[in-house]
Amino acid sequence: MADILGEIKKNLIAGRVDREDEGFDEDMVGQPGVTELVRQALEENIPPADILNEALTPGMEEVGVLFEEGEYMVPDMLASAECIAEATKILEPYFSGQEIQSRGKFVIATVEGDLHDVGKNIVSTILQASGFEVQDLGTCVKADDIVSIVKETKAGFLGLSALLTSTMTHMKETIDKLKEEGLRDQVVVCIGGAPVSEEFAQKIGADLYGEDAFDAINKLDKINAPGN
Ligand code: B12
Repeated sequence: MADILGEIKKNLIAGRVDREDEGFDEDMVGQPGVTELVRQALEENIPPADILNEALTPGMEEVGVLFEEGEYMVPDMLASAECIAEATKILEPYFSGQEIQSRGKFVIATVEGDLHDVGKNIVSTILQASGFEVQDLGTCVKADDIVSIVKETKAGFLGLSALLTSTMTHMKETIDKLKEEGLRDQVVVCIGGAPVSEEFAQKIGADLYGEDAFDAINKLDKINAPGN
């Protein structure tokens, strides 16, 4: 089991979506890429959450380190992001499928200035699978637009994602605008993304910080959610 997770991680780092892709080395053409390996892992009954948490997410973390060290450029990050996006599409049905009673409307967005959506998309998938009615506003969404949608849909939950330290400030801006509009008490605000933390959530007045979707759902279960 560990071997195939390791192979998925290795191929994600090499940006190989499928067997047609070269990766670092032309010799790799013809060998299974991330999508084929994910399907194989599922056939071997490896839990989808393990594929996500033990292969795909740590693989992306390593890509981030390689970028930081100057070894990877933006197109390399994009190739790996495509791998994880395709893998998530394969995993999606395994996270959903149960008929669950709606747990309320959940609006989610990546904040203004930020184009990262891999993590947000995974969180959306898992929230949906746990019974939330998710409305995903996409990336680079302005605080004003987020607040308008929360108002319009009367959503009980709002998830904000940021991957850049420079865009984290838009989370506070969004919360402040919710207050200005008199909506703050009606919506549980949940934040996430690599640079944010529990402390940051407290500082900006968010209700909770989710390290990942599973953590967010555990914490949401403990909150007596208003407005849904
Ligand atoms: C892939 C990637 C890209 C891709 C994004 C493609 C896409 N469609 O998303 C591209 C190539 C576009 C990109 C661009 C840039 N990137 Co980039 N990118 C990454 C990388 C390698 C991986 C991010 C990722 O997908 N991780 C995998 C997912 C599964 O993890 P995640 O996003 O953290 O999400 C999980 C949790 O955080 C959490 N979560 C996330 N959101 C939410 C929301 C809620 C509500 C909850 C509860 C939880 C939650 O749950 C998720 C699932 O577990 C990171 C490095 C890293 N380790 O984060 C750099 C990184 C974020 N990028 C970085 C940089 C600098 C850039 C650029 C400025 C590069 C450039 N010079 O152009 C641009 C900025 C573009 C922009 N305006 O946004 C830096 C940020 C530095 C900083 N501290 O600000 C990083 C950290 C790389 C580095 N080490 O330097 N990037």
